[in-house]
Amino acid sequence: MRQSHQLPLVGLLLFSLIPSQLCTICEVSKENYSRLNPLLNTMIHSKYARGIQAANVLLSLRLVGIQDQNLEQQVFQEVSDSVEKKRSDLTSGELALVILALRACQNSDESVTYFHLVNQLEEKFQKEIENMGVHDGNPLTNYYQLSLDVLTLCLFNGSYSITEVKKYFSPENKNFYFGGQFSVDTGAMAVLALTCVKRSIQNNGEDLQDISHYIESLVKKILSEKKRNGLIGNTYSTGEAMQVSQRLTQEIGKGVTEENNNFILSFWPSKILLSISQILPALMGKTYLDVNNVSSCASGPGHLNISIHEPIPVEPTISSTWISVNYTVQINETFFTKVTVPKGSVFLNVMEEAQKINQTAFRFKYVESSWGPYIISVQGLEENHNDRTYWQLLSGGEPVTQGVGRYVVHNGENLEVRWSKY
Ligand code: B12
Repeated sequence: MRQSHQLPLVGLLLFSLIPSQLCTICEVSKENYSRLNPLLNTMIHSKYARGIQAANVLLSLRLVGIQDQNLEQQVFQEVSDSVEKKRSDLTSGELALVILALRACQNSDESVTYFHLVNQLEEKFQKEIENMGVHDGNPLTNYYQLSLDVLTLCLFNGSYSITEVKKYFSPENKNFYFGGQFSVDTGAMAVLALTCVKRSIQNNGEDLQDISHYIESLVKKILSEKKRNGLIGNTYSTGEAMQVSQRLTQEIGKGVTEENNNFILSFWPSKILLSISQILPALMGKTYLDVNNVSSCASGPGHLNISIHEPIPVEPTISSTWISVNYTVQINETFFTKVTVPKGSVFLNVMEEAQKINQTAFRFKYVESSWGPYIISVQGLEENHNDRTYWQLLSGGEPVTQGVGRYVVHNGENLEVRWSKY
């Protein structure tokens, strides 16, 4: 017990001793796989993952080589069903993730089965490009998804044009930034995609040089977001950033140390499934670039010897203590109210209470996404990807790093939902 309290401090100390190290958090050695138990446990209990979340889980299970046929079958079924249900409604990135998951670590004769999905992805990718042409360079979705598209097309022999990739993936492109801030998640996914493209270029000409230059520049931007505590960007982008830094470490032959994992593993939010499915491959030395390398997948832990506890159902914390929170909706005008909610409530509960007080000023809509509820409209005003508008969540004037379904509010806090541009 005492030891686990000290881990963050030990990790921080180790990290501060090796500040210039490239691989800040690295692959966990096989002898230490038991340290991953909390993360693996969450994955193994993920049979109820839905839609795109299930695709992320399947991809991760296969990539890290967890052999649990029952679980894999259930998650596989969920992914296949969600493709059936949503079909043409899938966004390009969703479809790319589905293909990555279904094809991950399978023999190449499986390729015929999913050939039509790769064709659909080619079409969806073209629609993204067309949208950029008519909407001031803004894709239908975002550059995280366009990167997933290119990565998937590149890995599974889909067609895409290197000229287009060079045109749209320049590191200075505004789509790598949200509100002026470089998006580590987006940059990392783009580096994986560009690395695949680079490997596919046969001759040593201009294309190779340009793509190499893009990768180098994006990696610099990612590493400049490295924090003293070992995170790259924030907790949720570190998994993807690690895949990139790991690949580089392997490629440029720098030594790998794993001291910093102690820090990361000691506080990783082991309940956020999506976040786990993104970091687990990196901690086990895999990246999304390995999905079509069957032998690499097979070198995983196999049948894991981990103690599986049935998850204890989490009852909503009903507290008898009440707290008071200030809530503002900011468009051109400011709409303000004070809301009283039970201690332990999340941002969403505050919004619901405010809506009861004044339906006109505080009505809102959300959609369920793999990260939880995502606010799409307030007062009937809807976000629009073509205009890069969205509803930003803030506390004390600072953007929060979690969504409305997870962010726990505190007494006296100033919460805000602001009509913003990214
Ligand atoms: C693009 C993006 C955005 C875009 C989304 C619009 C667009 N053009 O697509 C913009 C800039 C608007 C945005 C906003 C926010 N985002 Co954002 N976003 C991303 C990013 C880079 C890619 C998402 C994606 O397309 N994934 C791939 C597709 C296939 O998966 P998907 O689940 O179907 O994608 C949808 C959801 O992810 C949803 N979405 C995007 N952001 C968020 C955030 C939350 C909390 C939820 C529930 C859903 C959600 O939009 C996607 C497209 O429809 C992710 C990084 C990542 N690792 O996923 C961060 C990420 C999901 N965002 C994050 C955050 C914190 C936010 C904000 C809460 C920031 C804020 N303070 O306002 C807001 C959401 C507020 C709200 N209205 O509810 C965090 C979530 C962390 C967490 N623990 O929940 C991430 C992981 C970034 C990070 N490393 O911190 N985001």
